[in-house]
Amino acid sequence: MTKTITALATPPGVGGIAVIRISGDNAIPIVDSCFSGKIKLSDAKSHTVHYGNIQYENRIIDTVTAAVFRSPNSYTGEDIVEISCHGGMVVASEIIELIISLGAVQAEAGEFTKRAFLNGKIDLTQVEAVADIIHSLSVPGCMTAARQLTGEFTARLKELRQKLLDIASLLELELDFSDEDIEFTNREKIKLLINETRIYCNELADSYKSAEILRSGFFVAIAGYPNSGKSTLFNTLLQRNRAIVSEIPGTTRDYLEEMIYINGLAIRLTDTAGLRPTENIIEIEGIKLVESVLEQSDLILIINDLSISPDHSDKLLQSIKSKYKNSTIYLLQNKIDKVESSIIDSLPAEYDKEIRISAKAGVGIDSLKEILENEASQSIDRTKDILVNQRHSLLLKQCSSELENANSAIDSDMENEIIAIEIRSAAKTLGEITGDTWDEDVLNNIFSRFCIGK
Ligand SMILES: Nc1nc2c(ncn2[C@@H]2O[C@H](COP(=O)(O)OP(=O)(O)OP(=O)(O)O)[C@@H](O)[C@H]2O)c(=O)[nH]1
Ligand SMILES: [Mg+2]
Repeated sequence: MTKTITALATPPGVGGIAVIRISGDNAIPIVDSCFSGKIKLSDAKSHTVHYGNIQYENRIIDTVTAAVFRSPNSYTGEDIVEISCHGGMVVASEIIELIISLGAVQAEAGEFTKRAFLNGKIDLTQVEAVADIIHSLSVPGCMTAARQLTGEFTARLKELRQKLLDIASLLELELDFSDEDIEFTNREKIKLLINETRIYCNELADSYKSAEILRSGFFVAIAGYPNSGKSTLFNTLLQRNRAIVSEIPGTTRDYLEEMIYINGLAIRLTDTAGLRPTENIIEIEGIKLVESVLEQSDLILIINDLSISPDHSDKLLQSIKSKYKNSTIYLLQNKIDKVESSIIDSLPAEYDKEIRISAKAGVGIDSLKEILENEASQSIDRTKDILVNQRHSLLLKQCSSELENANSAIDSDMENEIIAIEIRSAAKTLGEITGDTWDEDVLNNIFSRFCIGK
């Protein structure tokens, strides 16, 4: 018999309603011993909602509704009661304490979902999709996670895994007939399937970067020489005065990070310290931090003070371009409001990835936002039905290299046994993604991302 667990499923604090979840063999009798409604919950059908009171020793704690879900047709696969009471911390805590005093135990983080997994209601990629939905920062990220939750990805992986296992079995069967020189499986067909699976694994593994953007936002760093207007641009994009702006070069020391949303896409924007040779220890530390920020950025905006000269930051631009080859880099010619229009007219036309703005006067900011949106959506274009995470990506790469080994074994006319071993280990690796095979450490790691009550 499993322990019956309980937890608040809604965020703590003041709210319209609070939902308390109870799951396990004793969920229904435990609630029955403190709930009074028209009928006892033990007589209630699955998927029904009942109105009544939660009371203890003749004292009514709250008027609630109790929803009953019977095993196996519930989130965890066990009997579940969900009590919706009035919002606020006091009532919900009192009810939880009462439920615990009647025999339930406080659930650990993610324990409801862990039970759902262990009872075969959902697989590991679906568990991860649940976590991604909860933590989702962007609409497309949430939508992709929701698609992953439907289990199509799992179905595809299972199909490929089964095909690999079938081939391994046929290769092994051939061994039993080795004297008769019978070939059950055509080597070319095997190679075709191996390649199809490898391409699938590689493509998915490569989508990890774009999935990360959906999960955590598109990283945009603002960099440049001191006083070029980085913090001013940061504030303008944020639409509030978050960073200190002053005419003194070297104002920003630490970096500042904030999230902005452009049409539902999460952009993680960072303002950094101005880059220049300096003796100041605090400033030197700040400049070191800039490098770590740029290292992680998907896109870098180099701000140049056009009122000094259009090519004032060229040296910096070239060195950043050669150092951060994986990032997209734009040059923003700032402070056009300070420059005479005759001078602007005499400038050579903007080249690709150069735009003129005034961070202070808000000129060119809409085009900049459009650029950020386009760049972010291009980077996530490849993510379709699954948010590949680091765990998936590593396993997919491992599977691909095991299949490559199988391929070379075929090419060099190795024994069936050897080929089958490679194919079987690739199939096992695919199984680890969905959780057909798993170990406790992996599970604990995944569930550590969950909150209590999920
Ligand atoms: N006229 C004009 N002034 C600007 C513009 N953008 C920034 N400034 C001014 O330039 C000065 C420096 O601006 P900041 O935003 O602090 O520059 P920064 O690049 O963050 O400087 P550090 O933090 O010192 O590296 C301030 O006096 C701003 O008001 C602009 O578009 N037009
Ligand atoms: Mg600044």
